[in-house]
Amino acid sequence: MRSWSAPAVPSVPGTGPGIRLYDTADQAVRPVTPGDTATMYVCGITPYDATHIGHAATYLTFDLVNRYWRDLGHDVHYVQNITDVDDPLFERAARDGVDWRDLGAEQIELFRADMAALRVLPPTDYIGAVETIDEVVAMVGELLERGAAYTVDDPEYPDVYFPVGATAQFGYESNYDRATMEALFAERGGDPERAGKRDPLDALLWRVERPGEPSWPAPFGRGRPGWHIECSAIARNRIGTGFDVQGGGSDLIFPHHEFSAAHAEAATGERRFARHYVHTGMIELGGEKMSKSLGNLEFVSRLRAEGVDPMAVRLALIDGHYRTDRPWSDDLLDAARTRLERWRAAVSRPQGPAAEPTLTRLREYLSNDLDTARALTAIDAWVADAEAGLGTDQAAPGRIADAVDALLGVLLV
Ligand code: 5CA
Ligand code: ZN
Repeated sequence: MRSWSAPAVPSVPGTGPGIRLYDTADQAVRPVTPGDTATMYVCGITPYDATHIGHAATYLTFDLVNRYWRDLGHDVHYVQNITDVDDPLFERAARDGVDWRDLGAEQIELFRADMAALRVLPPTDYIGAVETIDEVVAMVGELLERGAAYTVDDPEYPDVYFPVGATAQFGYESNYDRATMEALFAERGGDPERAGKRDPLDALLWRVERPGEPSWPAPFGRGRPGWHIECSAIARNRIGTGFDVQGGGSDLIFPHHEFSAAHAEAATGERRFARHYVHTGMIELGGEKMSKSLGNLEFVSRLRAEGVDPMAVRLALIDGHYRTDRPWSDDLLDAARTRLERWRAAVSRPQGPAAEPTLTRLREYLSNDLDTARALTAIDAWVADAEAGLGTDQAAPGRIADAVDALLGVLLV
């Protein structure tokens, strides 16, 4: 799929320490140690409704990782999928009497515009499930050959499943116990009750054709991909197993990322799909996780239409730690607008205090598991000094503006 247009990223003098991020699998903040090209896969949207602030927060988080890597001098190979073949999309399209492809295309276009407005760097590969059916078919075939997949005993719908015990290390990513896995599996798109499965936790790889549902040819019967195999195949075929960062919201820890990893590990025999599993907290509205199914939503597109500066949205969302569940509110947005105005005024001054100590702090805080709240206060401190008339460095305002643009993605000038 077409990605979106890339904002320019200014280069900033100097460089910071390597980034350390919390890894869900190892349950610790650990250094991320990419080669020349850093590799990242972030789970993309299911395009049946507009981008809400929660989605935006998640993509902004990984945009900060991307930006930090670039600042360190890495090339970045960033892959993101679009779950454009899935039940929620078909259900919404049927409800609204539109073709699921048109609904998907429309929502993907809106997402692109939202991401571009938020100055999120586009993925290198932006890949729809519809574009990769052949990759999924090949991978399910591989799993069948290796005995890591089976067909359920149902003559009408002989779907293909992945046995939960196919890899010895299953469970290492989420660290959840069996009871938690069962509860989350049922809650998040799994089908524990499906007759013919060997274990209630076995995950769907290929769903054979049902009347009225789209389907594609496969040696094991016309049908469509399960959810986890889609991300497994898309990532593996572009950045291989052992890539640096697998990203998404904490609602994807289980079953989605556990099974995406297990599918790829069963197919390749490697023990670890991603070297870091990084998960963002949930943005809440009215005390609950913002979600399409609950309907407690604030949309990026609605705020844009109201004339809210996307840079204020960006600042509001990063004024809290990415791993913390946190509320969205008008007060948060108002505070971000005020901060943005102050920052803009300060960097348009003819001079200010030297930028270097602030750049050092900015990089240090970001490298420490993306401590964005502190990173913002580092800029606040420089701004306060500039407002107080301290410093005569004429290059400093421009340097600060460049650093805020390059590292935080917030355009000030
Ligand atoms: N298409 C799948 C991933 S393969 C999916 O989860 N799509 S989604 O549209 O439901 O979510 C897109 C991304 O936004 C996921 O990473 C999800 O974890 C994240 N997300 C969803 N709701 C929130 C929220 N309230 N706060 C933060 N992130 C969220
Ligand atoms: Zn995914």
